[in-house]
Amino acid sequence: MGESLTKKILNSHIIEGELLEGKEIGIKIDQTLTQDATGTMAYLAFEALEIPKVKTELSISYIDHNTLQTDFKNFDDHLFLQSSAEKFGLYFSRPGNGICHSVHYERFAIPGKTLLGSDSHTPTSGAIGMLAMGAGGMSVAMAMAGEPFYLKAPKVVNVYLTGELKPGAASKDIILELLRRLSVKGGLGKVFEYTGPGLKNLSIPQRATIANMGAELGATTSIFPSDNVTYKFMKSQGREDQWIELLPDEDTEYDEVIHVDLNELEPMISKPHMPDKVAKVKDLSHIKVNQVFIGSCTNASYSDIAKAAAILEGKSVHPDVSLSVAPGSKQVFEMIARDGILQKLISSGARILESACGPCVGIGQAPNSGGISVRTSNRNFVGRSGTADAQVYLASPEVAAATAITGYITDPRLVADLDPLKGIEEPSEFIIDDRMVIQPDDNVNGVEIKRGPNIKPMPVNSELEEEIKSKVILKLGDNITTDDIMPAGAKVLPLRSNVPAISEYVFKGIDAQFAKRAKEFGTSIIVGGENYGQGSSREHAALAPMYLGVKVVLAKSISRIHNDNLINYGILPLNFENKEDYKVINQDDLLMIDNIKEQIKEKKVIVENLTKGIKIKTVLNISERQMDVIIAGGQLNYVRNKHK
Ligand code: MIC
Ligand code: SF4
Repeated sequence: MGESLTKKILNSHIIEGELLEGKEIGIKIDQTLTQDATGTMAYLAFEALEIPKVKTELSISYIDHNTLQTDFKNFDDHLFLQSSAEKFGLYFSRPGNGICHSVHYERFAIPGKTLLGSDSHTPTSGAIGMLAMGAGGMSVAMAMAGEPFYLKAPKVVNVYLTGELKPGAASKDIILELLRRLSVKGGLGKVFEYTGPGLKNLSIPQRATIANMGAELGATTSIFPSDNVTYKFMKSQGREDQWIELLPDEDTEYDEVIHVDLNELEPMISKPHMPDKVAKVKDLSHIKVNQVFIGSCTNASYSDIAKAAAILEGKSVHPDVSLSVAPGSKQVFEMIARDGILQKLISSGARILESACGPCVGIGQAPNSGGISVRTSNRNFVGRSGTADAQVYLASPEVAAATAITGYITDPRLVADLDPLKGIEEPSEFIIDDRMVIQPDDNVNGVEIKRGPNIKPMPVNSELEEEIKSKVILKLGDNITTDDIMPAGAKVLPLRSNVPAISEYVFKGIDAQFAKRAKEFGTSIIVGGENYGQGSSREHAALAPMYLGVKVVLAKSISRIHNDNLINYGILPLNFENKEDYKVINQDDLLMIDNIKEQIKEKKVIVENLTKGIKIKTVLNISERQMDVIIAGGQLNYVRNKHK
């Protein structure tokens, strides 16, 4: 039987374990990336390992999230990251150079290699035929130290594309269609591998949009073959020497096959507050809109912005709408400026922002109260935009531009002449200027890491105790996101390197008193529904609750990256054996687990609900190695013990 692309890359990188579905494997990581909001913790962890230099082929530290700089904190973090990069031998992408995922697939991704990034949208580089995955900063620190990255051998799903996108439909609609069919839990434990005749007309940035939002399916990653389209793109980036052809074998038998006929797709949109609440754009044309944002690592490529500008050309943004545009990278920014596209945007009334994450994660451009915002980004969770009661919709740049003109959610086919869009393609030659990326230098003698007052040491958990007797501090429903657990936004994100300060915001949108109560409780337990901790890779959603004394998360299921993050910080992630038992626990119940270490070894843990007098069976979804990490009280203790 032939091998899928995924299996080919996994087999050529496997260091530990056997490639059997569901079993833990350890793979070699060739490249790593971090961004500033997760990077500070990653480099504090790397520093604690006392290894002089990164051991990967390429590691890069991007500044793209915290660029608003309303006080000293952001800039202090940038200096910390820049000096850490210099000291440990990393590339450093300066603020202004663009969003990590956009820059990475443009300038650094290589087919057939592995990439681990401390950001959940790292799979974007799967567009280039790379096996690219998101993880917590601690896991990325381990990979930089040359340690394997551990994951469960995934199922491989083939998404077979036929046909061609019709005018008005975009690659965003391909991934929205998958989200509609499969939901935000549909990709758990799976890699999505795209093949079929429909691929030949999908450019690398279009593939990147799809790979990017595979994260919203909960997938381990998404990957495209490295074919002629990849060659052309890499050549246009002056990187054709890094290209190799990489295709799945023709007789590959996939675990699942999903067929998408591109001819049938029409403009679609995700409704508040989940990316999988997908509807047809034309069915929502009665909805009046206050704000439109074109940007983010999902949809801010050259052709994305050129298409939006072609729709906006000669028109004016509706008086009731604020339109903002943020190009994905400096390269895109420079080229839209050179080609007159920027001028069309400015002339229509668009508000131009720097190349950074910005509004996507609530850093600026928060909507009005109760406001309706249509965005080209990937997440529309409650409160993420910076306005608690805003309603965020997600769609393609074409839909966004048409909406900005009419002031209502608008199917571009109904208002715009789409003919000019047909000719818009990726440039055959990009402007190549990597001066915003500082190269590592061999001579690092005397490099001092710069630590401003916002950089606080990373809190370390203590070894697991034999008995936990704690109250349920919060009982939650399904699909709780890491934005629910550890909000982002302009106010909270600057505190990412200061755990005591950021922990005050844990669960702020759900229970404003959470941090206060947690401190009163001393130790506590969180009960969740399905897919707990979905969304971002932010380890602060584990680290800050750990700091507040959370010892256990007991849920129906826990998302992959968050499960790893909990283990890395020594929080016990338990799953109900019988999901019905979720009902027999209430908030404030007193739970007890005794003889913990032995029970963990069995991977079955009995939780006693002392308030109700019931015993509940739970299972641990972890490997032997992770058991030892939990018992040690987290990854740092585990590694330190190993080297004692
Ligand atoms: C996001 O899109 O939520 C982020 C901000 O990029 C996060 C990382 C973070 O929280 O720093 C992600 O996707 O992993
Ligand atoms: Fe940045 Fe948004 Fe992409 Fe996250 S999803 S990396 S915040 S642009």
